Amino acid sequence: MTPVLWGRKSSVNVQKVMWMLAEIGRAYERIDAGFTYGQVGTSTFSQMNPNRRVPVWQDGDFSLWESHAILRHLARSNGPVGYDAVADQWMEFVTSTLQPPFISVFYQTVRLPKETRNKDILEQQSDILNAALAVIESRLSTVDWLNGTEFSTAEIAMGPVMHRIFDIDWDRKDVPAIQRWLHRLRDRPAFQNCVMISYDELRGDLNGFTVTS
Ligand SMILES: N[C@@H](CCC(=O)N[C@@H](CS)C(=O)NCC(=O)O)C(=O)O
Repeated sequence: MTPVLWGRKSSVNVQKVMWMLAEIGRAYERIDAGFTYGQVGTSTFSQMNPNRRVPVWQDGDFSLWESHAILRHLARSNGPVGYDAVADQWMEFVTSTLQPPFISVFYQTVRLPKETRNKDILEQQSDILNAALAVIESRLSTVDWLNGTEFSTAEIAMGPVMHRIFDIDWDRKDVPAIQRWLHRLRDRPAFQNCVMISYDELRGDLNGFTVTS
């Protein structure tokens, strides 16, 4: 049976899994879910993920949620993307330190309609996001890849988030080493196909604000 990836492709967390699957050449079917696509409220979905979030990876009777857990699972069973303790450390850093202020800045610049945005929150969260970028900048000033040796699951966890961090309009400090690293990711066809795609459906100014998370 063909495995199924549940989740809309405008989600950075779904994009991480789409990109991983493209890099390892694994065939799968994707079903739109979350945001205006629904599905996450059904009992079938909540049996797979009681947290009612995307992505969910369904392979026969086995299902798994949390994007980074899915990346680790796919890295263990398929070879071409590196995965080790240092990659793991940077994946945790994405979850704990990079992604939370990114989500706030993304809301204050893209997802909320202009009239409901809050300058103070944007400024405060931008400082926190710039501090997280400084940690990554220092790492990528000395190595080409986050785990120090090769393209790995750490790139896959961080790349889609970083693509948006550079795509949106906010007061980002200059981070040339990250920029060089991101250019290398943007040269990869799988990144272009899975990550460098439109997220216009999330723009509060174009579509109004739809509460998801
Ligand atoms: N830590 C989770 C976060 C999952 C998450 O919050 N997903 C968002 C999309 S990025 C979601 O499902 N939002 C609700 C929706 O789209 O309906 C992961 O990495 O998988």
